[in-house]
Amino acid sequence: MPDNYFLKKKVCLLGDGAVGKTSLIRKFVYDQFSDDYIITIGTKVSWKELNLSGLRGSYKIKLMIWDIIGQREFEKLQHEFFRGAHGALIVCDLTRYETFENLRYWIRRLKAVSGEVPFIFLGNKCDLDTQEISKRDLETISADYETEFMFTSAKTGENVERAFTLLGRNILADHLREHTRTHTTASILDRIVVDFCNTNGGVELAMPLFKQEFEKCGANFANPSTGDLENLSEALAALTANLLDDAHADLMRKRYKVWISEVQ
Ligand SMILES: Nc1nc2c(ncn2[C@@H]2O[C@H](COP(=O)(O)OP(=O)(O)OP(=O)(O)O)[C@@H](O)[C@H]2O)c(=O)[nH]1
Ligand SMILES: [Mg+2]
Repeated sequence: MPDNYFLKKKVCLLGDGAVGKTSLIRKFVYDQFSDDYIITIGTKVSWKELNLSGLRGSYKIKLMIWDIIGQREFEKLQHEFFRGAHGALIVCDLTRYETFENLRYWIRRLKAVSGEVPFIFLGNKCDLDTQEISKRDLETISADYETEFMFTSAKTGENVERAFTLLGRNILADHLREHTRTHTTASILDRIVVDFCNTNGGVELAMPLFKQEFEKCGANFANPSTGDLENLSEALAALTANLLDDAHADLMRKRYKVWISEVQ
């Protein structure tokens, strides 16, 4: 894979209300903190680039960071928000034990929508004196889920950058594992279908459009040729330019070109 290989990945922050999700994002993206609590209304998306170096070169990862209200009543909104996530930070407030007990609830919710994606636990507000959650508690839950944890403070900035970077690394590792597997034209087609639908408003909306374009190409669905995939990729990108814009279409073209080149 080339140096500076560019990836775009969706990351979610999960956890109860007021644990510090919005504050962690603000610290990481804008290096700002405020003691005021403003409940997150709906969702907000922020962007930040990470430069990661790996054994096989350097990678730029653009994290699309989704913030959402933590109150459980907003289950449907949260469901939409977890869709297509590549990784998550699952946050508790070290000064409130119930936010630790609820971590398992958030993992269940994430897994139900996004499947097996990397996640890390954060014990936030480590700058405060009254701590109800111990290192032992976080060690235990991390061992149960075979993942890692960190103590963070959105106020002092402690471990904030490290937490997002660690998650970025785990997402990159996941991506590289997926991309070093043997790929057939059918498995690339599988990836293209899902990606096209995610880009264009979801399966319900986009699948009929995909079918239309696929039928025009006249290819065999179970065993397309690489030429078929190239034609299809161009047709889907042109359609995306109409439905969304040229920027989305260009990125799609680039993505599919890389994927098709991986067919063995
Ligand atoms: N001392 C301290 N306060 C923090 C920290 N992180 C967040 N806070 C405070 O905790 C309160 C809640 O923080 P938010 O970031 O809004 O919490 P949230 O998880 O986004 O809450 P919802 O949007 O309701 O889900 C705010 O008053 C923050 O200033 C921290 O690391 N240390
Ligand atoms: Mg918030």
